[in-house]
Amino acid sequence: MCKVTIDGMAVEVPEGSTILDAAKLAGVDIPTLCYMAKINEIGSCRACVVEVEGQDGLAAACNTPVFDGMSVRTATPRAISARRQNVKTILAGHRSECTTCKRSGTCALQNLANSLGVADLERDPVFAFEAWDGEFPLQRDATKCIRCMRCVAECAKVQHCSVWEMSGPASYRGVRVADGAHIADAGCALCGQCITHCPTGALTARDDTGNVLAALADPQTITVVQVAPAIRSAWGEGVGLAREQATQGRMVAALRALGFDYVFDTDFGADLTIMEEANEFIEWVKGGKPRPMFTSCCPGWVRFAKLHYPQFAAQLSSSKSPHQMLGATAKALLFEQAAEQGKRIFVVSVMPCVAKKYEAGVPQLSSEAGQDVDAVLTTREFDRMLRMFNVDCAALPEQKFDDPLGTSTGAGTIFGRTGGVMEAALRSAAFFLTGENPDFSTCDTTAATPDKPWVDKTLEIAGMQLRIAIASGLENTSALLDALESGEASYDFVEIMACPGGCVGGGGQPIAFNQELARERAAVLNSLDGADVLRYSHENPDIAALYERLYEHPLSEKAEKLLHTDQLT
Ligand code: HC1
Ligand code: SF4
Repeated sequence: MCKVTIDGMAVEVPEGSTILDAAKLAGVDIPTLCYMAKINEIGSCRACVVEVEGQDGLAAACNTPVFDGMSVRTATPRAISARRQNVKTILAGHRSECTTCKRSGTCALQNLANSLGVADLERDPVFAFEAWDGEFPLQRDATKCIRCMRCVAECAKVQHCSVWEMSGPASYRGVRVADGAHIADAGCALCGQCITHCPTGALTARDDTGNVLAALADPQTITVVQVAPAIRSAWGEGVGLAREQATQGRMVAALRALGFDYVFDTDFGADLTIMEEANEFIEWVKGGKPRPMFTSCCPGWVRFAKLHYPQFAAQLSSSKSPHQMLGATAKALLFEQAAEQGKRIFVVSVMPCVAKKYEAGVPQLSSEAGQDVDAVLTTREFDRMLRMFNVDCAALPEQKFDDPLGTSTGAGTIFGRTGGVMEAALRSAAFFLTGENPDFSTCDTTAATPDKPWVDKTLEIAGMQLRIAIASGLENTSALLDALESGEASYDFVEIMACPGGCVGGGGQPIAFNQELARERAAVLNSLDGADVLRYSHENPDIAALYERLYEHPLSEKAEKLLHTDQLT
């Protein structure tokens, strides 16, 4: 242990700790910009410089280790002047268009420059422009990149994709797509984690609010919106609501306030996915197909598997993801009404995810009725639309989803956190096999560690020993896939979510720079599941009614046509 003094306060920290760690323990705030704990501790932005007693130069708090007896001053005039100068230097090469930037308000550079009172900027006259494919769901504006390397580290170390690199001649050195590739060919899973970890507006998701506004304004269009499980845990963050104010009922009212004709729940789609996927899993096991079967509702994971581990692609469940199932079903149910009125149907999904923008456009996920889903908005775009429409969210009444695609179960709700899909699927698979609702929880998903980055369990169901595993985050996923490949591990059913923590931590969620938030958001979903009178997808009365009206039974011919896809193989 080292005894350290921070601004006169004595703290004791383990050897190897940084000044920033010690300051946190002392309750002293030091600003940071490029820093991400354990992932990007490079000290390049120098926003965290402090004075160390007895040393001439200033030290970067984020990566300077403490020593016994060290005394640090974090807010001296010299340190603050240096921080101001360092931020000025960063701003000189940054296209500051704060009035129109999507990250205005959540930009770490803007906040830091403001709090340091930085003024009198000298602009660097040359900006690095690069061509970018405006259709790709991940968008980049190099003129806002501050070379903090957060995206490079996040993509390589947490998401195993290494899409970004620092390259170019000294005079023009910057972050670029690795090996000069087009972004569409760069192995990007579209998880969006580089976006949520970018401190500025250099990385964003494609803005689809214009298409949605056009559909809402068109009297010849029936507009349907559906909202993902994880949105109810986070939508209030971008419109200034406290967690207890941001209820599911208010979220429904907020969507109605935007003018959608029908407000449906992707949780219903999740229940439908469970009906199909649980039965698919039972057939998979009985048919002796190669194990494991992988869940496929996360399009970031599906892209990752196809791009980086194609040998496993044939083992992905053929069940479409919940929002695709719900889109296809809504179009089938509203088809006659639309035809009578001479209108078109436009389905919008509000998702915590960037890869869903890609998934909606995959040609194999369309039918005669067109794309299952016509547009995908992230949580951030949804919140932006609420601000655009000047919706007073705190004053909204509690409202219910529309029928018949609005009633869901707790099993559908927990899809939004890591482990939820597995748990929901096994709640129903066990019922289908035994005729009784099981009373088990699958795995404690918080138990993953750097040494064992996934969690697993063996469950006995109907006399069968089923080995299950759950991973979130693509670096963790690759460790699991490598273990499967080498034979070091073997499972029957595996759930993967591309984003750490699952959809609650999705790349389309509000920007927060707070790793703990995914857990807080997951707790919201768990409490909704716990409080729900319906906790098993097969007990959803509207699911039973839908099979009677449209799909007959799980895995029927009609269900195979609208609810499954072979696009994965
Ligand atoms: Fe998800 Fe899913 S849980 S993928 O994480 O299967 O995005 O929330 O909507 O479709 O239901 C996301 C969340 C979401 C789908 C469901
Ligand atoms: Fe990497 Fe994900 Fe960003 Fe793609 S979206 S570049 S995979 S972090």
